[in-house]
Amino acid sequence: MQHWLPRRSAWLFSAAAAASLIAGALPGALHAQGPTIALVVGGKGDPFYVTMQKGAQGEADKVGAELIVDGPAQFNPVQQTPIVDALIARKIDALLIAATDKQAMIEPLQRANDAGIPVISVDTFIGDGDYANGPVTFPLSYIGSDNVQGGQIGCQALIDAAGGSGKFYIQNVKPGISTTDQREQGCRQAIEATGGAGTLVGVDYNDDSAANSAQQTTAVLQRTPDLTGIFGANLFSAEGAAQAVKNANLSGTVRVANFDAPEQAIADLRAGAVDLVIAQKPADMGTTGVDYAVMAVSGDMTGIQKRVPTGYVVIDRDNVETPEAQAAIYKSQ
Ligand code: T6T
Repeated sequence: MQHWLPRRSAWLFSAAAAASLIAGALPGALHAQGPTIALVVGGKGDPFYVTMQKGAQGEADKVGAELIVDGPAQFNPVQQTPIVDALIARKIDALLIAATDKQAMIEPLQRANDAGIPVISVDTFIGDGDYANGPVTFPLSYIGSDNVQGGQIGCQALIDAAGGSGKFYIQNVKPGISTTDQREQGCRQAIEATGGAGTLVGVDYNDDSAANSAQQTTAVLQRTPDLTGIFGANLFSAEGAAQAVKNANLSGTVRVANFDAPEQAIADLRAGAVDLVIAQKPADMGTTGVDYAVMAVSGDMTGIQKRVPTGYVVIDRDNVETPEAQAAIYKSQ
């Protein structure tokens, strides 16, 4: 375990304390206390963030940091903003956050930054995500998947499985979330690249609810009997889409590319209701996030990169039993 002198404590350190430090008499409490790092997730209870938290907690334990985890019940900036403000008031040492909206969360996070709290994006970004040259540059890093690529992987697989053409549908969360916006963009690009052979019949937004997704997908299946494939742009979007396909007895006829890898998606893959599961690496986002926060608190920025892509494990029925695929399945608690 590292021995810490938290940044804020350091600022407040009196001359007398400094003298005793020089004399080798550092108070015991300061020896033991590492930095307090907050992880603010996008949605509480979401297995993606549960898995991220596990990675972050493991790393925090290793380096002797305190980790506070909080997040809104719904994927919503109105609910996430007061959580950020409360953490600013609590004077945390660093903030890791999956911002629920790329515009609406700029101001609250600017407040954190102005209060001297290093801000690091995990999973989602704010602004355009280019923290080196974009409109928003105060976050120290963006650690997360390449989501345009993720959308392309999902929809290209659907297109290839259908022989290069067909009718496709996207289930998505809501506009404004960096990750799912980019996945939709990647999927659209893959469909456009078919030169008209593949068409997008529509996009629906479910507000991060599998029940809404199932309802909307059911309606699409009814009005498009020759639908080829569905791209579920996150865990709940895909879960609802797969449920609707199962309910309509269309498993194997209408293919589903499932972004995110909870246990349910793997069960659906094995049962033939889902054809592809795109697993992100949320635990790695948490681990790197904590490492970066620790570096920022200690004032050593040399190891911090502005962008850290975390990669995927793409799971299908051929590789689902491999150790790599099994390790990539999200944890639900
Ligand atoms: O897909 C993940 C995450 O990457 C996205 O930003 C929001 O939805 C999830 O948490 C899955 O529910």
